[in-house]
Amino acid sequence: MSFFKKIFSSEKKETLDKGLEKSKTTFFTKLNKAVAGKSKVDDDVLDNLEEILVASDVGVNTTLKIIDRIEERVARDKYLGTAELNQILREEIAGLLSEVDSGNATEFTVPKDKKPYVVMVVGVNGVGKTTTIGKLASQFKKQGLSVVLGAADTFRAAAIDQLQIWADRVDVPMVRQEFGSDPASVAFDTLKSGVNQNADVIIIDTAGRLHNKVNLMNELTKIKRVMQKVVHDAPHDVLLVLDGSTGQNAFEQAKQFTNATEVTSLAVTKLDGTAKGGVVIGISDQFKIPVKYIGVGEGIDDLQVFNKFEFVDSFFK
Ligand SMILES: Nc1nc2c(ncn2[C@@H]2O[C@H](COP(=O)(O)OP(=O)(O)O)[C@@H](O)[C@H]2O)c(=O)[nH]1
Ligand SMILES: [Mg+2]
Repeated sequence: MSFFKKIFSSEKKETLDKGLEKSKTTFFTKLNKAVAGKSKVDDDVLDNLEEILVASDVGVNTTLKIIDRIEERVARDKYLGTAELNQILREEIAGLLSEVDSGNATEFTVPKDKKPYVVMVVGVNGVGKTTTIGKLASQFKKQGLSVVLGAADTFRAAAIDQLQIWADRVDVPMVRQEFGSDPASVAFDTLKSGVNQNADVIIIDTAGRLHNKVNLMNELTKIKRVMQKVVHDAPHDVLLVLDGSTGQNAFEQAKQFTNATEVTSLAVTKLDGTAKGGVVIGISDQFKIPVKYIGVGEGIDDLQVFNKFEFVDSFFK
């Protein structure tokens, strides 16, 4: 129980609980079926549990680790009732994730010694990059930080306008050029402008086309190189956005992107309205890169700092 400190505002908890509802309902409906008529956690229950965890997109490797832990516990405790299974899952998964050295944050912050702090956002089309940038800008602004956005997804005209809508909504400046212009040039202008304005945070939207790894890599490398002409150690954070509702596909994208470019943190979006929320547990366990943020809705306040203990607490309850 010591894992679950009260670090959670009740408002945040409600949003998370609500966002995970579908994943939870699906998971527990299956779990209840699997233990129906059984009083004790035996091999059958464990087999079923394994299947359910895999079907919840926790991923095979992480599922096997969880099952191992529960088996050990069954061996140790001799008798484990199925009524305790929720509690045990919650403890064992929290225990497993506590071995991962990240996902401990509780609020939106940036290091004070990096000014401007430059975040480059990458990921394939439609995963929620622009939306996440809007939400993030809003959260940073609430912390009293000044934010400048850069519309370096110049590949589609609509992408620039969409970021503009968020910039207007949050009331932060945005740097843009024409549709089709060089993304690196937009990034350069944005950093110039941010430095001139003495901004605390700069967030750059990009078009993460993944048709071709070499192209993607070249494009992102060029953007980075050009940014470094203005801020020598930029970007400070390369945030890869993944669509949680695609389950295993999100895993695959994480693998491909991290092979193509240096990614320093992850955001997993669209956890609301999907039954695949377990993917966050697998991603946190399997990737050395921390999950920093989770998206639990389309609204401006539906982005949360990911905290693994809050997440597990909310899921297995
Ligand atoms: N339900 C839900 N929808 C989201 C979330 N994040 C983004 N979206 C939606 O996903 C769609 C694509 O988002 P967008 O930001 O345009 O993705 P981009 O192409 O990566 O920039 C939009 O309709 C967003 O409203 C989320 O956390 N939950
Ligand atoms: Mg976009």
